[in-house]
Amino acid sequence: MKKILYLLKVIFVFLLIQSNALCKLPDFAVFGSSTTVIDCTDNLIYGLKVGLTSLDAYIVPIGGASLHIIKSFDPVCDTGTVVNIKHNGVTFNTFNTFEVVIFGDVNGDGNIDAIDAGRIVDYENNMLIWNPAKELCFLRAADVNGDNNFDSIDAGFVFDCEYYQKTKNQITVLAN
Ligand SMILES: [Ca+2]
Ligand SMILES: [Ca+2]
Repeated sequence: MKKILYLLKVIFVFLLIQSNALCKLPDFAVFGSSTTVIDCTDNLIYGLKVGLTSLDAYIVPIGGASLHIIKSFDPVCDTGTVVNIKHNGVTFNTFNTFEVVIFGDVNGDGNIDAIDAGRIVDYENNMLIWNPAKELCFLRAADVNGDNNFDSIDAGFVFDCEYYQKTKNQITVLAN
């Protein structure tokens, strides 16, 4: 009888440890005092800089996570870059997925230029489709002035960035 009680106690402790471990799911957080914004509603990451080749200075894994990053335009981590959150050492199990948004860079090549402006105009004229369910990061990147419209005004901001060397505020979504 004592052996059975002891065995039940061991099983109980084991299950308790497992449940505690499960409560601390792998995740990621803003690195230090960086400008990163993590949007957990739409699973987007912004507040970064154009043309980054690494996100190490912007996000950090927590809860035993490892971050598997699929770059938008290798070696660049711009719009469309996928951040898969996995348990460290268990690469087949993805806990959550986020995508990077660089406002103005709608093709994720690390530049904000006429190509991006052209794509925004194409979208406005129904010559290009971005599925909100699967390609939200591109829609967000295209809405350069943050008014929920995707039009020639946004394309104009992109031209300004390229030709007048203006910078795009990657945190507030407002063009500077
Ligand atoms: Ca671009
Ligand atoms: Ca807009």
